[in-house]
Amino acid sequence: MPAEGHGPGAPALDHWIAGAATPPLSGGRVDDVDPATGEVLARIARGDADDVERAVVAARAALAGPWGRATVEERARVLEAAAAGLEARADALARLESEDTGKPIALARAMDVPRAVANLRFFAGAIRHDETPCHRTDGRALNYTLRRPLGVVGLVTPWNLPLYLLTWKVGPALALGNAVVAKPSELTPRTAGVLAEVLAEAGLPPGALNVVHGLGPEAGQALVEHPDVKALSFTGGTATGARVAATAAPRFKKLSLELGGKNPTLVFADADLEAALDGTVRAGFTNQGQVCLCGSRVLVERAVYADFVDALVARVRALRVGDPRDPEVQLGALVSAGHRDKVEGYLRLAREEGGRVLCGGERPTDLSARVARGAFLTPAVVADLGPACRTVQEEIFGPVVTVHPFEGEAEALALANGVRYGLSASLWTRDLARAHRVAAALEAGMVWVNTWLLRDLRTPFGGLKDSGVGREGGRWSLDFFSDAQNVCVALEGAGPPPAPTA
Ligand code: TXE
Repeated sequence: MPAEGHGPGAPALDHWIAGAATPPLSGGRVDDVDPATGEVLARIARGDADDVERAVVAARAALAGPWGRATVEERARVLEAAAAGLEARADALARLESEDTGKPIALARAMDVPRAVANLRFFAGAIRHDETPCHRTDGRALNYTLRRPLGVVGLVTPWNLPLYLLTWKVGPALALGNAVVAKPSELTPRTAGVLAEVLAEAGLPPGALNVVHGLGPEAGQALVEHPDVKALSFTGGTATGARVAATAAPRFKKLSLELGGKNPTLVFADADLEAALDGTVRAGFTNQGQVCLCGSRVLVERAVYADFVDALVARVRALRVGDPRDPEVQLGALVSAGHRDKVEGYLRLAREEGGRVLCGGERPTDLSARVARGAFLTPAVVADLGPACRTVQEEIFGPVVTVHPFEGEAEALALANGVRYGLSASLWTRDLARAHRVAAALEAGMVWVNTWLLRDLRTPFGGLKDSGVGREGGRWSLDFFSDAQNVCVALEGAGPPPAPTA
């Protein structure tokens, strides 16, 4: 487990630098709070530019040492051993993730931990099977492409899927032989500490992965600014992403930004409506609606709108909200009391904008004593809002969906595409031609047809418009975490070269 026992009360969680738990130079600490109970779980290191500097020095030293010379096979084996290490600690990790985030333990067990394991295994396989292109130039030359590691890369990750998203970036970064400095969310830092230990046990040399904890504007900003950090992969809010881009762009860093969403779920009258209801509820409320891919705008063809909304409300009312430790609970706490306040603010705004809250949006009154003061909110469905309302335009990132009728494909697409975001969409229809037509016309990086969040790790992941820049996943991750170098070899006897061209 991460370093514990520094002082009284909650255990201290230190940085992980050069293969060891490392207290912050400033001595500053930030509380990591369980949003379901209000308990302080850990006092995390409050990192700053000096700590980031130490981590980058350790990362550079790792690249100059054995890690910089590790073969593909050696790197793949480290990732596989770490995947097994995470699996062996699955129960403990699920508990840490559930306590840090407020999410149901059942969800952490079923989704967060298995996916973290899968991420590391997947990128071990991906690097073993990687291929690069070779271009033959009119019989005169052979061009082949080398992948070169970038060097030190910075990873900044959010609080909604902490280990899941950190491994999604650590896997390909290490597979390619980079050294990493990671800055996990200050709200949910503990599983990152375990990951660092597990990777060390798996044989990762000291300094190849460093974790600097702390606040975004301090540790995060220092990482983004550091001149020796060659690339940044950031997942988080769109406003923070803009700040990261503004800092990184003039320093010519490679940048991958996975940002917010306001994703539509489109339900056509010809859909399997039972399946569509299941999918709409899952898309709307998984992880208390705190997944960037959540479908928070439910667009329903008018012919079935009234019946569909009635059935949706009945299902949403039946969702069990409560103590994340209860294995039957489907919705736990939101990530913090502050975030719960923000979501409640949007529900007030929805009413001011003329919306009708059909269910939910309240602080539950039937919670067990252990979690009675937690950041809970019952899942809400809001109707009667026009497409221009702020509630319909802005990312709420909580257990709130808005419902809207539409007439025909053109209106469905106008509504679906009528926001600044373009991350994902799900559409429900039995008409195959319509599915392809609408999918191609949706302004979204990822479209699911008759499903939601069915993921194949080989596929490109990322958003259009204000949902981000770049793609990760499969070869897109390998492309991001490496530089392509072309080598052009003249073929013997190919005759004089043609006049030079650019
Ligand atoms: O995230 P931030 P916040 C959305 C969601 C949410 C909103 C704000 O709508 O309500 O964003 O959430 C680090 N330089 N998403 O403020 O700030 C920070 O410490 C470098 C969508 O909690 O984006 C954390 O590690 N780093 C989302 C990470 O950025 C900085 C998931 C993300 O935090 C920084 C989370 C800075 N200047 C929120 N400032 C998704 N796409 O899934 C902060 N950070």
